[in-house]
Amino acid sequence: MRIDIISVKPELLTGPFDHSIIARAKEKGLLEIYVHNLRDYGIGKHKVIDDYQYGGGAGMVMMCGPLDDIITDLKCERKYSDIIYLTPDGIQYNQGVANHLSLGTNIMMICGHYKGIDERIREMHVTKEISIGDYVLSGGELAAAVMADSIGRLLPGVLGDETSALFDSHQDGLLAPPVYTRPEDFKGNIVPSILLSGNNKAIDDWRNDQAEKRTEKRRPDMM
Ligand code: 6GU
Repeated sequence: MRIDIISVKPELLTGPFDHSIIARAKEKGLLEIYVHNLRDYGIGKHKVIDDYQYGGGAGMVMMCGPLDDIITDLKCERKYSDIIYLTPDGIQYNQGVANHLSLGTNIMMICGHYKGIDERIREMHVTKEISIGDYVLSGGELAAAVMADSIGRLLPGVLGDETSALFDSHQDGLLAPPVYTRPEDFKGNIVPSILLSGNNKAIDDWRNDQAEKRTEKRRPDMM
């Protein structure tokens, strides 16, 4: 999979993809992530990319020209399964959307800033508008990092059996059960004895039961 991210603050995206699982996915050639600086497509000597909004009101709007130019350039080079605009007024991101997007080959993400992008770019180019939650970020970059990470780890071959995404919270519609490692007794707090029993069937049943209890308690909306 290839992910192209369009940003006015590309510095925000230099770190997140160079560590851990996503870095390994890139090394294995399973994932490519390119961050493009919209400023390179800015207008005039000052590389302007935003302007006042029609109708008045505080805050600038990202202009059509630079965005249309960079999106068109990228579209000329390959076909995109989705062109996503990251915005707090988009549909809510979740594991189901991540699963769906992970089946694509090329994805473009546009990070919003200021008051957002001119509505005509949304109408002309954008296929999905996504928010990562009901709160406001200063820009779409951190949301793009969240999405690229959650999509990247789902690509075939990225996770090994032992870390399989199938057992993650949300993947089977439940939160994950509690986990423990050594020591067996930590400051008087002991590991549930069933996990030491060696009875795999009983352990599976216990984990499933714990996952259901936890989900019921914390996320009744998921039940
Ligand atoms: Cl995708 N962008 C911004 N700016 N804020 C957000 C968001 C996205 N999702 C939740 N809050």
